[in-house]
Amino acid sequence: MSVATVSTAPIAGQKPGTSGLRKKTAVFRQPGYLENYVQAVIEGVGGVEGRTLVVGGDGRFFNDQAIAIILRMLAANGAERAIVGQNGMLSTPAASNLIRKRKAFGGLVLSASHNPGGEDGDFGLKFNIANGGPAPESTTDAIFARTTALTEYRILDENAPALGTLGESRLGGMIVEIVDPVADYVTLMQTLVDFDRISKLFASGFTLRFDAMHAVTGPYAKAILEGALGAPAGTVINATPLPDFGGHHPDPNPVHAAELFRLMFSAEAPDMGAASDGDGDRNIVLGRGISVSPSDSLAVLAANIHHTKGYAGGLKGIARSMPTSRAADRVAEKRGVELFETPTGWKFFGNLLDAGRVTICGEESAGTGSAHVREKDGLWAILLWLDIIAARGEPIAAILKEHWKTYGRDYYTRHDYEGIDIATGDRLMADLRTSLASLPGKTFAGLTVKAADDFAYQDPTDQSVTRQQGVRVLFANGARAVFRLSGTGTEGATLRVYLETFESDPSRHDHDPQEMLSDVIAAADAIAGIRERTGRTAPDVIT
Ligand code: VG1
Ligand code: CO
Repeated sequence: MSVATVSTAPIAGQKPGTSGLRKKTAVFRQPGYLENYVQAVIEGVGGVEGRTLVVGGDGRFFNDQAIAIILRMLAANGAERAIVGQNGMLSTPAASNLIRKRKAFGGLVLSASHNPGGEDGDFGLKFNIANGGPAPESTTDAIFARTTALTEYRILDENAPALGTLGESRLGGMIVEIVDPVADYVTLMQTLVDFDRISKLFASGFTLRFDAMHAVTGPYAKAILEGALGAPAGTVINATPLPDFGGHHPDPNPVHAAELFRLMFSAEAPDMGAASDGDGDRNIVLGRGISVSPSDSLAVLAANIHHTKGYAGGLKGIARSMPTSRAADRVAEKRGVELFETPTGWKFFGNLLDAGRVTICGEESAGTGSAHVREKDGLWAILLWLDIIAARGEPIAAILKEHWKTYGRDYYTRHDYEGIDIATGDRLMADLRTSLASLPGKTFAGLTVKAADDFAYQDPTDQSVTRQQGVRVLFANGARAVFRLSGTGTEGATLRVYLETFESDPSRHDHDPQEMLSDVIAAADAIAGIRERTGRTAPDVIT
């Protein structure tokens, strides 16, 4: 065995975003690009000597080659053991679970999540810490600092083992342990939801269509839904993970999961429709003729979590990302539990979950999770819905409508403007920030601004402060518009505009959110000058 120490120079732009480093696959494949970043990760987290790490990804193009390089580098840097998902596959929540279960030092999760894959698509790499969650900002800052000062990386001069066969082998001084990516995850799910009750639901004729979008959740969904829970074969569609996700974006939104949405609003709709994303941490849930907005899903799950097997103790607290609607706040208030508002990105939930202060957390971007792992978990959320449906004996539409009746409805939509010029996006945000102090009292599209600020968060457990997390504009009637730039894109800038308004009157709960929000949408455009600055007449994606 010999370790090569390869001289290198810093590569610009290796700054982790909302969820690790995401770039075009072609960028990651440039000679030394991945190697530099992996060495920076290793050094930024304080070295891996004698340590155990979990490695796996969503199976996209370059997943296996990247894992081979990572394994050779972990071995060269003195790691003791690498636990790798068979064929390099691990969903993000399953990786989080493995890190926790095996008490690993951390993990390298290869994914660009909902971004398209393939040679011309996107690739990503994220480091998760020992609690199973994404590295906090102090760690990603340290990693980024190393990327700017690197002079060499270390790699073993030996081929990494093939990843197809379960069991242990040696790579230099490191043990490579290939594990079944699905088994431990299934065991965990059995402790959280009532498999017998859900099996009975399927046996009674309840129908589900789960779209795995040719991404990593296929094998998990097959094993759990069609295997353990006895849903009929064919319940899970697009179940085979493909390196290019069949040419689609594995993003379960109305645009990229259009077929599922169409089905759920047709005469052939099953009782429930659901989908997850590239790496299995997102979820979308639809009932017959109705889609559940992710913000509502968080609120409904929180309000009903006591019905489920693993959370019979009830609700301790709820956390949501700032742009997520305030539907969850209403549940927290009624139950007398704490509500935390965090910046976008799962890394901000970790401390709250570790401290036992929240039972459930979620984001408007189709992410929901709990303390069972330290990532959002797509399949888990879908199972939680199934357990609640089984316990209550009611369809999704009835559960949702009753929720609105009790708590009122927060009409919600997100408008994304993708691939806009980076300078235009930066200027729009900078100008918004400059105008904050002058906004209150002004009226736009008939709505008067009550307050406006740039969201900053102080973590209540370690007091760390994160600033500039999005501009919030609150209107006098309670409506809200939030503006921020995406931190996961790989091309130009993506402007996200989050819009919501509250309606307490049940006779007004059956409207189209775009209609109910038309004045907030117009006010947001007037405030930020979106059309004028970007030249766009409509958003690229509406969720
Ligand atoms: C987006 C979402 C955010 C989510 C992140 C990672 O980030 O808005 O809520 O946590 O993706 O999700 P941004 O910065 O592009 O808005 V995933 O499923 O990519 O791991
Ligand atoms: Co994801």
